[in-house]
Amino acid sequence: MKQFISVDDVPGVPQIAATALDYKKNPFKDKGLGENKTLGMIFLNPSLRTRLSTQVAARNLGMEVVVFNIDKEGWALEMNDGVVMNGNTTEHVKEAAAVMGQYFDILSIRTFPGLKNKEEDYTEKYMNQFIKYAGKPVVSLESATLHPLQSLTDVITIRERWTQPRKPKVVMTWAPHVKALPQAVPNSFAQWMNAWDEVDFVITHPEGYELDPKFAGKAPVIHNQHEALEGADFVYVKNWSSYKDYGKITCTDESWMVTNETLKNTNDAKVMHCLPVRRNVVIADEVLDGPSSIVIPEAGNRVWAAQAVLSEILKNR
Ligand code: AN0
Ligand code: CP
Repeated sequence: MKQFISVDDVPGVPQIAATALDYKKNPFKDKGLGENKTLGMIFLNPSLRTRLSTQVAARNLGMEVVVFNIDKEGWALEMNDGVVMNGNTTEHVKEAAAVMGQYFDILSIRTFPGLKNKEEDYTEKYMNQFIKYAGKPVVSLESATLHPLQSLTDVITIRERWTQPRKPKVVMTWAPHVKALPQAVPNSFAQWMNAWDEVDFVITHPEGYELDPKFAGKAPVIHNQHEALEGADFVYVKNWSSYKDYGKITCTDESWMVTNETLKNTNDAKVMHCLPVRRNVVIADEVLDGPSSIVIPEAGNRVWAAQAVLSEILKNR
């Protein structure tokens, strides 16, 4: 694997999931693989799980890790080519990415969308500039439109729980939020579920929250949450802002919050969320604190997803 930006980079969803679950059983089996290799982790935005789990994963492989909060501690970066840099930006990504590429064997980056300019976000301008100039394999720690480490985690979280011969019904439901959030997590989850033929995948959201068809694919979209959730085995909860009315909150209907009542007609569904989650806005306390929630072991699985990805890049397979 040469990079990890989307599902298109992996050898196959079942294969990478198996690699991740093997590491869960035996975290230190490849302790020598990352010897004398350094992972750079560059953050333009906040993170708890991604930053910590990826560091643990890298260490399990014997790598050194350097974390850089470039938004707070670095120079203000210029991302556009050919500009006269007489404004607020101090350093061009051409130099910044190239220099970081000199220091690290793998470069990983978190760069959220601005949610103002759809074209800029959906062409992954920032991520592509880093890939172009780093000269080293790049791993996404969540980009403007995708969060593949989260989605691989979600795949293994479903896979390790599902033992029946039939496919599980996985429903991704939109839920309310007070802030406009990226579409990266739902885009990515849809992309991975569509690429994984071991699940039946359904999406439910209010009208106007359609995701980019490039990621939503052929997954059925049902606007009635109750109907969509019928018989669900896994409920994947996430808020996102509108793609159509780009970056806007166009629905504040609290009835979309996931409560015990919401889950009544499911098949005793397990509830997933990437976290961080706003309690009693997105998901009610009774669900997060009850037996349906698997959000903590889900977050725990971030380590094994990251370890699988780093190992594939180190092995250059
Ligand atoms: C981010 C998002 O929705 O993309 C990160 C999730 C992993 N969430 C928030 O900003 C709350
Ligand atoms: N789920 C997730 O990526 O969490 P962080 O934003 O805390 O890394």
